[in-house]
Amino acid sequence: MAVDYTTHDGVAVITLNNPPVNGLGLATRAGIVAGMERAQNDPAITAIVLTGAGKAFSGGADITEFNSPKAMQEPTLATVIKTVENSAKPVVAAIHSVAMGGGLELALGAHYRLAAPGAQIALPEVKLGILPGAGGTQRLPRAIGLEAALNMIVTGAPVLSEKLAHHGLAQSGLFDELVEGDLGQAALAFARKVGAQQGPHPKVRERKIEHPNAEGFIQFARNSVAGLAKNFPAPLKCIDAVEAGVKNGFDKGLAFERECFVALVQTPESRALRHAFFGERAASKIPDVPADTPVREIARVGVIGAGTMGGGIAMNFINAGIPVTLLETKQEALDRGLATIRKNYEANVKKGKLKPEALEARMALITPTLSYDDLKNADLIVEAVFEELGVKEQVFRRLDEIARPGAILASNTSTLDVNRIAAFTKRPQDVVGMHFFSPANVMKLLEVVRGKETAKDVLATVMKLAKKIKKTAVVSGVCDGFIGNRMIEQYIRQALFMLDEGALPAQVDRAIEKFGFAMGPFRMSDLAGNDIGWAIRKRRYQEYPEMQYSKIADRLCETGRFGQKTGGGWYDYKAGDRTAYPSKRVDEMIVAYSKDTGIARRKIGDEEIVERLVFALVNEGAKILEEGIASKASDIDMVYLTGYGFPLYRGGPMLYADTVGLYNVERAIRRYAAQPNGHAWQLAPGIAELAAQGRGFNG
Ligand code: 3H9
Repeated sequence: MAVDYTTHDGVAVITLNNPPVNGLGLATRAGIVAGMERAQNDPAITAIVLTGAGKAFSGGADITEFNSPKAMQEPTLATVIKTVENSAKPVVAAIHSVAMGGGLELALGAHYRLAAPGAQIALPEVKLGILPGAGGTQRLPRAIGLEAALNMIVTGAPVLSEKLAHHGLAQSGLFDELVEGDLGQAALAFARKVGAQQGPHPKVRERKIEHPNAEGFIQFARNSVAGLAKNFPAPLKCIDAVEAGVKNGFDKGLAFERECFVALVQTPESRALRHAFFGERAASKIPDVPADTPVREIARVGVIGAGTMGGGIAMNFINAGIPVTLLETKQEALDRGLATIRKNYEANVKKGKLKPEALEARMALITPTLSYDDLKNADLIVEAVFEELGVKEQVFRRLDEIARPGAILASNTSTLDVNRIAAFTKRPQDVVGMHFFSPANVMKLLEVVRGKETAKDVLATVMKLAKKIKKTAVVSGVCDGFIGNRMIEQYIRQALFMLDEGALPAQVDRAIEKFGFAMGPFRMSDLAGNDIGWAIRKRRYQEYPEMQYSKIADRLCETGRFGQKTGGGWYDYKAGDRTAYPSKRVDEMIVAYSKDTGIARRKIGDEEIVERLVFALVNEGAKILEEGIASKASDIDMVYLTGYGFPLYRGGPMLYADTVGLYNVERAIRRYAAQPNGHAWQLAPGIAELAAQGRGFNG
């Protein structure tokens, strides 16, 4: 049963009971209407309490139902709210924990609202690329005022119930009472009281929106969201809908809101945002590791290496209140690492993101050491030393000697074989990869690399810990580069081939940045350091002699142009200025390279640039799926959205491929495979198979 109905001395209690968050799916909606009817028809009932069981009042409309006929089926949420609002017997919403989206809209349809403190109140629809579609844009401004409501609607940010309860007069606030004690009992008592009063009972829709200069404020809001709304249609539609209600009254506003909702639900941007919402949650689920797998306790962490990476990794744990023992081989390196961490925190204090006293508290959680013995009590040890197997071997053999039994031993390697690293110990089941992305204290992505012997409880522990340190963790199997870097290598290969064939760095970057990437491959490479890719390529040439690469990047590196740090790379840079200026010298070098290698340069269009770069990701992603390196397409998308600057409004490479249609992706890849340099394209069989079935990676 999605809804429970009970009676208590003249009060009917309708309890949403649809775990996990009382989503307002069809069964729940029908249950509420049935409960309302039952209460109306029972002469013994004088008032109705509407509440939620478990961990929410309601998390809103059931997002899984969107784009399915169920979403439109009666009773729709609008019908449910109308039923509540038009009830002759007063309805009291008793809100606790979470009232979001349609959940809050439902509560706004009630005549009275009580809330427990600490409840998260939000209209977060905008984060899903839509707008509140069941009266939220009309009722919330009438409940809490235009400015506060517009702010909540456009940002989607949750506000604590106690903040809203004290908003102005009780009559103009959202809640009639804030209940410190037993919410259920308080709601019953309140319902009895109002049940005894003569109607009609107050309706939010009948309140007026009072504002001295509504038009001016709405224009101000429009200007403020312009940047935010660049690639997303929803924020401006939110403002339009609120404005429609202000100008034309409740009913017209409501009709306009509905129109906008229906249109927005179908946009690719909304699909992308919903995909990311579920993708984030799906990533934490590993097919063969049950949700109830016991986890190991992680009370103390060791980090080996206090360089940029190790320091950033340590900060993650400290920020979550977990003490860290930070190990280095030399005192000066340790001092330098600690100073960098302190500097990072000081920058946060300056920006007002951290209280000064919190800085010292965080620094106090670090125990610096030069001795491995100090790691013997750590529950998890993350190694962030030089990326070379021999160096990792030394570290893991040493860890095997000193770490306590059951401690998790993690490597932050970005390319090396985690199985070989595990084999340096007598406890390969406790070894796992934790691939953080730089800067590790900022980037959301964590690739959790599962070795062939990694124990299930180790994985479950690391995934839970990732949540605690606010990372989006995605499990990857062992392969060269794991999910993210293995795919980016094909993308960069294509970028370089295009230079040989006729493009220049600035054109490639411009095209892909217009597509929505935060930074094109050449600007990115200049930022990271071209020498890093050079070192990897040198290794590749030996490991995969049959694979063909453009050597133009090597030629660039041979001139010492490693990027921003050397004042020049693919672009020229001026001292103290990160702007990338196209380099005549480099462009000439590229043209000369084409000539030397006998390639006739041609004009390459932006569409080809985008397709070759993005489909290179998609093609490799499809292989990663086939090999079981990633367990689902959305995992790959989460890697790209959180670690590689793929535009969120396109939902990641795999969802983008679905949007384009795999049939079209396949045709494009076959076309590029027939060009010079086409040998780099080995069409993933999975793409052809899914295309033939008219399916996509996501169904
Ligand atoms: C809306 O209301 C439209 C209306 O205006 C108009 C309609 C006409 N639906 O986050 P968690 C699942 S749009 C379906 O890990 P937490 C979630 O997938 C909606 N499922 O828990 C997960 O499933 P699983 C506006 C939902 O405690 C499980 O619940 N509302 C929904 O950290 C636990 O989620 C929102 O945008 C949903 N609405 O946080 C609220 N919500 O266990 C979005 C959650 O299988 N939700 N699930 O992986 C949230 O922000 C958080 O989930 C919430 C709980 C704060 C509620």
